[in-house]
Amino acid sequence: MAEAGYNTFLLRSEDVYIDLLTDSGTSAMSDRQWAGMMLGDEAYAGSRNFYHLEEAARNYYGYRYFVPTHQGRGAEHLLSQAVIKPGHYVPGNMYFTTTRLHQEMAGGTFVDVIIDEAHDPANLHPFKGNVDLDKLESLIKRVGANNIPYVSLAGTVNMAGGQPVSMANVRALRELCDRYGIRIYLDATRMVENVFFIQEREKGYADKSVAVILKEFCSFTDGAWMSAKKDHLVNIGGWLAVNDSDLFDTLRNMVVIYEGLHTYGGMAGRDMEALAIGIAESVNDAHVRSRVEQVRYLGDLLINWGIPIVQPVGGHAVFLDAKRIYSHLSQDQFPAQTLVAEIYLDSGVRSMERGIVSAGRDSETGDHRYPALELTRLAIPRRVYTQAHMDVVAEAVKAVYDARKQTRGLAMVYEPKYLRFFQARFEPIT
Ligand code: P61
Repeated sequence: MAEAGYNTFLLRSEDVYIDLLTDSGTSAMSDRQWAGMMLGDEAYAGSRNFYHLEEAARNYYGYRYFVPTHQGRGAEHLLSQAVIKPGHYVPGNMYFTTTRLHQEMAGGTFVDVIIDEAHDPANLHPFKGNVDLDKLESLIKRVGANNIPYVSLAGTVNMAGGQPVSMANVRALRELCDRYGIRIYLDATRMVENVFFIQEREKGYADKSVAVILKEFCSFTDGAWMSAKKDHLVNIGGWLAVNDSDLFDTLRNMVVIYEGLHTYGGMAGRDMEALAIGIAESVNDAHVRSRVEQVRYLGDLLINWGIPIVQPVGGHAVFLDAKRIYSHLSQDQFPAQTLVAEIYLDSGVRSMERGIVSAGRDSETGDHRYPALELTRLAIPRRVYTQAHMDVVAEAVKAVYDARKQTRGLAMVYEPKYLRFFQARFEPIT
């Protein structure tokens, strides 16, 4: 830990026992996906794998036009540069690190319009990812619809603890946006997991398949971007899809500058084939259920031991409430980063900070942003670990929790300018 500056992003993976840093690019590909890797058509232009991928995305998400990118942030970059102008406001259901940075770099200001319940780890609202339509409408009235290029809507909101958006909310959001002529673009990265919660919790959806619900949800939006490294079960890949043909022309032109030709966008042909197959596998109802329920299994172990976590348990990860666990530390002693380090030291389990370090600095004042949520994320890769691994993780968290009173915080000794959590270094406060 000392060598890695108390930052788990700076560890070598061979020094990790159970790796819950992220569920991004770390899931296990199926036999079919690996077979697909053997069918790579590596032509520079017009690879057959591209057409297969385009068809899969269109089939399951329903958008008209498709642009491949190397991963999610490549898509965020293109969309932000294409539609955000300096002075614009971009409302969204909680920030995501890369998403907000791209919006800011294009000259926009992100405005959080998620419901208040999302900022309270103990609140049991079943759809804590929902947009607060009153907050959104007052922003529209304050800055004018012309200054809002789109609403940035995310499925299973990552920074809120993997919390879903309901179908009723996206439907009402569509109505509101239609009244003001505002577009909605969806971060579909973990939308399949969001759909599972709709199927489980929302009236009228219990008998509908994940695939059917997914398409209905997307129909209320104007386009989506995707980090395919999550739901889609591949190690690398992403895409962007929209319904507007003029915007598509712009994006397809931009992709050749930043990513690669419009029929590969930074992916190899074999990657596109594995991705096309992964899209179809991702909407399998039994797969989604077992994935989300494995996460819940870990969460329930911790809840039963009285360890404070974000509830309800989210789709891709269990989030420990570091603010409550280390209530004797102030937020600028980095409680969640401290918890990450302690868990690794106890057991070799790797997790990730999602609190003040991740939130970064206010681009105007230069001060730390102090988010209400100070969380440590245990993200579960798909189709990789067993329940026995979850038991080991739970015991590690319990050991660290039991020693919480003796734990001191950290000081940041190196801070990069952008997305500081990836490369920052810390030292223990003595
Ligand atoms: C993750 F610590 N997520 O959760 P890319 N949207 C959403 C994501 O979750 C996401 C991207 C867009 C990661 C990797 C990661 O602060 C961090 O394919 C909802 O990673 O470019 C990525 O997609 C970006 C970890 C990203 C972070 C940013 O582990």
